[in-house]
Amino acid sequence: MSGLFITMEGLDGSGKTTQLEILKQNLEAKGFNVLLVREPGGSKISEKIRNIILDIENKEMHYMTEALLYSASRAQLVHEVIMPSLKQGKIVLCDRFVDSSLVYQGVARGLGIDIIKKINNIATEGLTPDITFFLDIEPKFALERKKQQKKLDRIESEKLDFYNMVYKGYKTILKSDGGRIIRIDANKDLEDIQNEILTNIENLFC
Ligand code: T5A
Repeated sequence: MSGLFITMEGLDGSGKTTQLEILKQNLEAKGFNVLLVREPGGSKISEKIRNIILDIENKEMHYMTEALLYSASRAQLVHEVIMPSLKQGKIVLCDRFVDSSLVYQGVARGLGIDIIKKINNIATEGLTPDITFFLDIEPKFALERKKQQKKLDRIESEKLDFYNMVYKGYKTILKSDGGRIIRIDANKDLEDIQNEILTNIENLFC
């Protein structure tokens, strides 16, 4: 498969969306054909699934239902949008991917990393990003940014303990990913973070 598949990971409020929007502009200015999508969502059906997952009213949702809905949204996005775009040679930027499920559902919800990997291997046919950026910021600082921003959804309404588990989960997968995930200090200013991301992407082409 041609094209390049780049994903952005981190806690809610770590700055993923902000960085991806700047990255899209920077890569397009260099002449690349770029597609930016988000998870959960990114296609008509996946956005409908997103609404079910994040609806603050759905408090009774079982953790396994949650994990399967994230993977269902992902399956649709991968098959309808990501794989065809990569085949066309595009750079696909994705705001979260399987790593989010590994840490939010596998670690923080306690379902286990192995079972989440299995579900997602089926959903994505094993599609793995070429490079993943982990925007590293401690939970208390990330949540401060979120609280200033908007009304919180069902997942964002979780307490600090939950985000501490998510953060621990990211640190765990960072140690065992074989170099695909690049840690970026997300406490820095926007421009410094973006420059570090761009340097790492340029290195992929060398
Ligand atoms: N989820 C998702 C799972 O549990 N399992 C999964 O498999 C998947 C895919 C998605 C939720 O679903 C969960 C994770 C999430 O809880 P969402 O609304 O899409 O919900 O939430 P996020 O992906 O977390 O996106 P957010 O928009 O909430 O956070 P971002 O994108 O990380 O942060 P961003 O860029 O919006 O920035 C937040 C604020 O910080 C400022 C920005 O201006 C903004 O106000 N900011 C900075 N301030 C200072 N310095 C910087 N360097 C800054 N960068 C950004």
